[in-house]
Amino acid sequence: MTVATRLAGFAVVLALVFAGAAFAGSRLDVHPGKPEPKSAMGEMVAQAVRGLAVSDNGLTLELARRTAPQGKPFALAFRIVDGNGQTVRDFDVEHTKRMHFIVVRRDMTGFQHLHPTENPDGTWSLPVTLPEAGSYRVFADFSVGDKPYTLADDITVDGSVRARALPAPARSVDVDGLRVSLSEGTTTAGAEAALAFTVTRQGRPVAVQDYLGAKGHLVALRQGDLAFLHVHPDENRLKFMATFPSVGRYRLFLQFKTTDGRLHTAAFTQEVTR
Ligand SMILES: [Cu+2]
Repeated sequence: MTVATRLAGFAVVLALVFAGAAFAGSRLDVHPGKPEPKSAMGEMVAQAVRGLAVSDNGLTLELARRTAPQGKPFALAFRIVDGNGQTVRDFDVEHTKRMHFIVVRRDMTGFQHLHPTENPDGTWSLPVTLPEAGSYRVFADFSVGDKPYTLADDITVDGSVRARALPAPARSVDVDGLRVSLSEGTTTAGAEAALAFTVTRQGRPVAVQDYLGAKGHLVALRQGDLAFLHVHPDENRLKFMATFPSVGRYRLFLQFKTTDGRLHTAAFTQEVTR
């Protein structure tokens, strides 16, 4: 290849990049009209991890912005687009919601589980406050045509970052005056594990009410790449089934509601062995 043809090729690539950027820039505009056809993907593919990519199986997460101010509420907006750039609108209800949105800093602090509002144009929006500087992983967790998706991207908050080390594994965590204990939970890589939790206050059991159609909600993230594990809740107790794909440390974010209506989040570090 001569220098001239290489340069020409480079120019074509640049033109494509710019065209793509201009296209992407216009894609958050209003898209009126018909709902998308149902996804043809009927097969259920067992996926141990999700949340590593902005695009998966034909669907893409498009954030309106990837930077945020520190400590001030800002409007986070996004949409899910298909391979033709069309806004996806036909989401399934999962855990009582059509869209779940998880925000966590890369060091797995600052966890937030949010439910954005669906706008008439198919975009989703929500007010978010990121109290500390750093790089945050955001996950859009949803299902289309009975196929689960977790698409992820990063949002950066400028400023000096004070990253924190992952806490050591522990069987009990104190939160909001409650003690949350992991009563079952032997985890080996590649095998399905049961994670059961109990909640007590001063040694006495505390009742929990339903939250998102089950006794609790659990998000499990892998240290390093923040891979998002799919977790099946038990409707009747604080118990979950999860398959940890590899050895290493994971952070478990357990959320539950006490009968006074307060939502609590207890985070555990889980060591997964061979
Ligand atoms: Cu949710």
